[in-house]
Parts: sequence; C-alpha cells; structure tokens
Amino acid sequence: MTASIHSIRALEILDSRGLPTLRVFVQLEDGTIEAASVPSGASTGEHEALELRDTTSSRYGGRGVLGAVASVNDLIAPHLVGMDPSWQSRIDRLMIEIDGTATKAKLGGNAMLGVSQAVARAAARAHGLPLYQYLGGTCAGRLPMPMMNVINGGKHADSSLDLQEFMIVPVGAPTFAEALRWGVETFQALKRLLAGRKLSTAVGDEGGFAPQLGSNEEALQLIVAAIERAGYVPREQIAIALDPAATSFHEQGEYRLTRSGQGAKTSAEMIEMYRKWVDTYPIISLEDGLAEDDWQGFSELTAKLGDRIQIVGDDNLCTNPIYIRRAIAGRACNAALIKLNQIGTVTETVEAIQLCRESGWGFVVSHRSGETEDTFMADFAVAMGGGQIKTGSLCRSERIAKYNRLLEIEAELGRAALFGA
Ligand code: 2PG
Ligand code: MG
Repeated sequence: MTASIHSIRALEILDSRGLPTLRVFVQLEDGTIEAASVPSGASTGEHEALELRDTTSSRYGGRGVLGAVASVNDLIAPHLVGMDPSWQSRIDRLMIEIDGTATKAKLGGNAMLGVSQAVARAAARAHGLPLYQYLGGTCAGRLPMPMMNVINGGKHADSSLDLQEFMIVPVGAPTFAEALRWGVETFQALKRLLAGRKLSTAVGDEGGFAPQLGSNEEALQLIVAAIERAGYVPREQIAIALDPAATSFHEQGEYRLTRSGQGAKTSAEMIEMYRKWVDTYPIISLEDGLAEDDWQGFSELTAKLGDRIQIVGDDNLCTNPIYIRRAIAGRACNAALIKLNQIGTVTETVEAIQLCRESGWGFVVSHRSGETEDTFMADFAVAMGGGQIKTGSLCRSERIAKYNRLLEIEAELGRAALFGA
C-alpha cells in the first residue's frame, strides 16, 4: 500500500527562454515530495492541448502562468488529495473529465501535464523504483536512439535557414554513451568548420549553431563534412534527420523559403526537393516536411519516400490518437513525434505510442524548444521501449540534462542495457 496524495501545489518558474512555465509538487502522506516541470513550444501545432497563459495581464508580457498555477492549486488538487498516486490513468482521466473540453482549455494542458508527471514521479518514489522502471516495467532496458539537433533555423534561431532543425543520428553506435560521444565529436568538428569559414558559432533555442548560410542545402553539406572531419562514415555510422517545421513557412498555400532567398514552392516541389536531398545526403528521417493541414501532400510524400526514410508527423498529429488514426488511415506518415505537453497527460501519451506500435509506426519522444532542467522525458523514452529521442543539441544544460539522465540509466542497467533497433 503506497502513501496517498497529501497535497499538490504549483509554482511559476522560468524555462530556457526565460519565459514562465509551471513546476508542480506532489506531497504524499509519508512526507515524500516529488516535482515535475512543464516545457513549452514555439512552433506549435493547431490542435495541441491549450497552454494556459495570463494573456490579459501585463506581467511577463501576458505570458505568465499564474492562472495555470491556480488551476493546479484550486481546481485540480482538491479532487486528487487522498488518492493513491499509482492510479495514474484514473488520475489523468479524472482531470480530463473535470476539464471537459477537447483541447484542455479549462484546466490548461500545462497545468494537467505538470500534475500528471509529478504524480508519476511520486508513485515511482513510493514504490522504490526508478521512473523508467515504474512506468515501463521490470524489463524496460532499451535506450532510445538520439537525434541531436546541431543546426537551428526557423522559429528557433535568426539564422538564414527556413528549416528549423538539422539533426545527426549515430545509427552505427553500439551503446547510448558511444552515440552521444560520436554526436559531441561531430558537433565540435562542425564548430571548427564554421569558425574556419568565419561563420557564427552562436547557438539557437535548442543549442544548435545558427549560421548565415547561402541555402538550406548548405547546412546538409556542412553536416556531412563535420561527420567526416570527426572521423565517422556518413550514413553507415552517422545519418541525418530533418525537422523543417514546414507549417512555420507555409503561407497562402505556398512554402515560402524566404529566409534563404529560395523563393516559394508548391507541395509537389517541396517533395521533389526532399527526394533530391534523400538521393544526395544520408537523410533517414523527415519530420513536418510539409504543413500541418497539407494532408494530401503528406500522403504523397509518404507514397514517394516512405519506403526509404521515416516520415514523422508532429504539428499535424499533436501526439493525439485522433490525428494519428487519421494519418494511419490516409498513409500520411509512418512515424509520430511524441510530446507529452502536446496532449497533456502521461496516460494519453502512452496511448499515442501504443497506437504507433500497433500500426508498425516508429515514434520519437521529443523535448520542446522551451525546456527546463526536468528529465522526465528521458526516463519516459526508456519506459516506452527506447524508440528514438530528440532533445536538442550537445550544449545548453536544459538539453544536456536529458542526455546525462540517459547516461545514468544506461550505467545503472549495466549489462541489461539495450541500444539500437
Ligand atoms: C518541434 C519542437 C521541438 P517546438 O517542432 O519538433 O524541437 O519545436 O517545441 O518549438 O514546437
Ligand atoms: Mg517538429
């Protein structure tokens, strides 16, 4: 019998962009206290769980979260006090019921996720288990393949790049620790390459470099050069993943590659551009290659490239089983990005992943561009059987915290740790 929930309270804290977010504390009857913090995105999907912000207040330019704090303290906590923290899905479903909206607009997705994650942590502590084992079971031992974001553009940096994320994936590495080392060495090689060309080595929101390049394609060339300079074999050892976040440059039915000065493209022209890149560069995964409402384009993209690379849906799926089902039926992707705060509870996130598994889809557990030092998602990825994880670049502590937690888990598992497909 675990101790029941004694109290729940929230605090307004700051994320990695210096913007307000929530930390939720759950205290059990035996005095155990656990906390969880909530991340926040910049390139958000239209159907994401609503992030409650104090838009009518002048505090923090209308971005404060005191309303969400009140939602936790006054609207959620009274219902959960006295409950067993191990009743994760019951607690999550109760919050969904109290909220009563499709987008969690009443309680706030941020308030609900903070509670949901903090409850899971408190229950894990009460059971004397590490979070990955509590959520994933006693056999949970597979570390996720990291996608490390080494060049930032789009809404995450004021570089000349329209595409938001250029990531490296150490597909040939034998362990997570080695994968991380290969990534770091490539990141450092990239830094030297940029500096050698007198390009900026300042970083964007997710810690990737944000240089002024002549084209999006030049970023791909630089990454291949950095992989080689670090002593690795492109594709075989280290491959590339992209998240253009194409909704962010989709205007009036056109894909406007304005920042890089490459003009506007139709959906079909974008697909053709990706096809050429896939032929030329070691790209293995493409997330949000098209805009969230371009469902037809997504189906064409998957028909053309889905047997060669992973086609990931993020803004169009929002970690929501409703949209994932639609994409499965329309063959619009073959993998989903998984963000806990897009859907708002741990239970629903697990459901989204189960749906991916049943459909033979891949999944990528993901951070947000606005992060905190919280490492919940690292344990969560291991609990969900590994898969893939994207949690930013190889600098900035809010990103590194997740990698460091995965290093800890791999070391703790010892011989039981598994890595790779
Ligand atoms: C994305 C995410 C994370 P944001 O588009 O995948 O990289 O960005 O959190 O800004 O939505
Ligand atoms: Mg994305």
